[in-house]
Amino acid sequence: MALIQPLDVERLREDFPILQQEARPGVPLVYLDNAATSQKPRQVLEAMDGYYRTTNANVHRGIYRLSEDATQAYEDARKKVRAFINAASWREIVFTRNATESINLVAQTWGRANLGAQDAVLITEMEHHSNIVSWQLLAAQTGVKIVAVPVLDDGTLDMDAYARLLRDEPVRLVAITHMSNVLGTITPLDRIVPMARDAGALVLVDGAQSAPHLPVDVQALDVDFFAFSGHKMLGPTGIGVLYARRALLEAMPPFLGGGDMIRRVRLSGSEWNDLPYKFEAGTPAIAEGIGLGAAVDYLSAVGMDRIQAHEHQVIAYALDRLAEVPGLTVYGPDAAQKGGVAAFTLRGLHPHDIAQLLDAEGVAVRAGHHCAMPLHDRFGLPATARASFYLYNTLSEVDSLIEALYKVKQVFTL
Ligand code: C6P
Repeated sequence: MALIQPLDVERLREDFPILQQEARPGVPLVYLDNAATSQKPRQVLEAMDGYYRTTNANVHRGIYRLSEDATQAYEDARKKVRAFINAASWREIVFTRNATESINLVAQTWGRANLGAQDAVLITEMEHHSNIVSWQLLAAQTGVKIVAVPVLDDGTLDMDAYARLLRDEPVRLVAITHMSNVLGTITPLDRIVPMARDAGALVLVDGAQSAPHLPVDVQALDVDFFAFSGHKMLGPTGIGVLYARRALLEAMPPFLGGGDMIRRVRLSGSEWNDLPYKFEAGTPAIAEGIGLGAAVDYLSAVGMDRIQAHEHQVIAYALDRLAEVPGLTVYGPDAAQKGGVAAFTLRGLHPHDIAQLLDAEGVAVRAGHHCAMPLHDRFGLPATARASFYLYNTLSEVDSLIEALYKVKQVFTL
């Protein structure tokens, strides 16, 4: 294996203004809620600020220089995203608001046009609500059946059950996460996708947690749809991506109607614009798209393989240190099979109390069901506390988390 150059994390941290702040006077900020949203480097902030200061105009409309420059910057961002996930064409990159909207778009266009009561969508027990509820809405509209692959006690998927469901159910679409936002489990797409293909099903991957943290190549993965959000990968909120194979996008009806998505409108009916604009009705999130382009530049310059290796080191260390804390249980597989996410409980304490007391120590973690209620039901848990890491987190921040957890325990045993 080629040697991967470690990240100079202290240097990278200088790019993130928020990480220079203290949580409160004298208490350093330890930001461990990256699965919810990431912090933004100045390169992203400057790209957005620069756009508003020098280039602001609507895109795809004006025949004047500012509008042409704005269009160019926005379309350049699309091309950067294409390269980032190695899509075959920029026409396969649809800008949406977030991963949630990307999945809903597929459900309400491809799903509504192709799935009925005789068909099934296969999901898993570890899905985020956006990859559950979107299909439930479709089921209410079309009668399509939803089946779910169970999660084993170790936080991996029951692959025997997956094979069985593909054999026994009329599965037309496998809609599956690439990385669980709770367990951190990286799903084995190298096995899942060929099995889906053999069963004649298409594959939609929820890449909300993978695109920010792992190298992604949609052609090598051989997936049909891939959804992700800009804000979890150093970009702004309000911009997300749907990748889909061109032939599928060509055949799919539009999602929303309005400006930009049409070629010709008559009162009697309309013709749709070329890809990807057919799916982008109305004025888009221009500054946000440009910000996402800058985020992609930043991640690519650092190197996704180096980011993955760094996060692997951090989560492996975090799992070792968390295992030292008496009464603490971490959910999910070992570091070899997961990304930088550790959801845990501490015996006798509610996760919300843990998060609140950690906050007093400057450590930001999320507590709750993390929009994965069925997964929490599966483990018989109302909630977990969750620490999630990114390229700018250090081993000494893991130590801060552990020290703060010991303080939490002290407070509650007094
Ligand atoms: N998970 C978390 O704290 P949006 O909200 O559309 O940007 O992303 C939705 C989404 C979809 N799939 C997975 C696997 C996710 O983790 C998320 C977002 C956040 O875990 C907010 S609930």
